Amino acid sequence: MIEKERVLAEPFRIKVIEPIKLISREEREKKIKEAYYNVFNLRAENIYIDLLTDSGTSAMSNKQWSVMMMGDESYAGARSFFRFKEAVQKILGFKYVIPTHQGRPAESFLFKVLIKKGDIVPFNMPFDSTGAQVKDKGGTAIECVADIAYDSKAVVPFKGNIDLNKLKSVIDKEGREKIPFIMITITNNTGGGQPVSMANLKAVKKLADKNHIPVFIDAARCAENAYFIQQHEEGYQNKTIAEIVKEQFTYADGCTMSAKKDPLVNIGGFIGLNDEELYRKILPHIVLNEGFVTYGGLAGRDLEALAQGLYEMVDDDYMAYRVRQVQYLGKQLDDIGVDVVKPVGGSGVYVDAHAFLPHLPLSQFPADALGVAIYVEAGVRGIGLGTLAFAKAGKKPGEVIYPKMELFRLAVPRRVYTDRHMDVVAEGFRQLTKKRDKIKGLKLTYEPPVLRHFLSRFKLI
Ligand code: P61
Repeated sequence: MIEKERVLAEPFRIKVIEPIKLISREEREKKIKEAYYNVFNLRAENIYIDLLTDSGTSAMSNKQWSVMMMGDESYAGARSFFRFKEAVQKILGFKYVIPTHQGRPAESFLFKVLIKKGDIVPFNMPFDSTGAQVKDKGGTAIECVADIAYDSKAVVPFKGNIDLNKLKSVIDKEGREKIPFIMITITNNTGGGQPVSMANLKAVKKLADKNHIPVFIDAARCAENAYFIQQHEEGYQNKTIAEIVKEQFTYADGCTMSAKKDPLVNIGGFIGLNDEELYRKILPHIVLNEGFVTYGGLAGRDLEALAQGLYEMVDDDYMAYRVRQVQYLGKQLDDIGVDVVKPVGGSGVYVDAHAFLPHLPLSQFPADALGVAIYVEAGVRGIGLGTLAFAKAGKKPGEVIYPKMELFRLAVPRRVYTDRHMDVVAEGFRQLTKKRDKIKGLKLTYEPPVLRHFLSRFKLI
């Protein structure tokens, strides 16, 4: 039996530090105004605790730094590629491996080969950039997550699961010819970092096989997902994260990976496949866009760090510490009375911004307004995952279809901050709670045509 409470403290010591500084409230007010009230426009040096994302923000280990010196920078056939490929084969189990410089190009090349105009791609929930890649190739991503995912208060495990009835009715309605593949995001980032159970992965694959539709996993947080399976799914308590990670991928035909998350690197990604024909179709796109097929836009040293990171992400002690720290922050916010998505997921704490700021209509972007407020209050940066990131234009002129949840995410970078930093974040929310009714909404003054939250500008209402 793997003990749930076995790891209490960080399973590492810190030997390199990077100074951070809290600038004054007056300066923070000035900086956010100069950033047009969009936290993406802030200079990172003006942030005290940066929880914008867990993507590419991990601290690398002594082993990762040391193998980087072994990087083989040959243009083709570098030794580092083969080390990386072997790690993917051992940890995830895919036969064919294509490196890319992050998750988005991995998705882009796979989708380019598979999606035709007018196609439908069922997901549990796509992350915004993944949904945008589907749209870019002429397809439409459809959410098939179980309805419980939209109830932020429901404390049930595996709220990232696909509702098989929803999936079946999409297949029946659209016909399998229009569905090039099904994709499952583990964990479900859009829905609060919620895991998907092994039973669900298995059942989706069975239904997909029956209909001759391939299944791909968006694997960015596959090791955190495995931790939840180990803790909460019957029959997995005695299995290691490594065993569970590998089993997950036996229910998929392939995966796309943003290695900037669980695999503990600052840059990198890949596609994992078992089908040689599909692999061969994708390769020319790599040559056209990322360089040669044995480096995919990465340096040899990046591939070395990634190979090592893949072995480290499945370490049981590390993963228990990792999720426990996220839960530590979640519990503190919950204790203060801040509504957070429950149960707290793997990669961050997701605050229900609409519940926190009930006086702000969705048209005033409560999640992003909360982002401005917590930056000014505590120098903390998070990210809005609500109306700004996910709203869609309706069929009628001026009609807006709002997402079902208005979340503000505090993503915890891996191995970067201590619990004391989490205390400071919680204290910021404690202070903000007292004056939440004074927090102002936002009005867009500029928006770009795609993925607007990255580049939008606002004024305070
Ligand atoms: C994040 F504000 N996620 O969570 P790439 N799949 C999944 C992701 O979470 C993901 C990618 C694919 C980010 C970065 C990010 O609007 C945003 O390596 C489940 O970032 O290309 C990325 O992987 C894409 C932040 C992405 C955003 C889009 O913070």
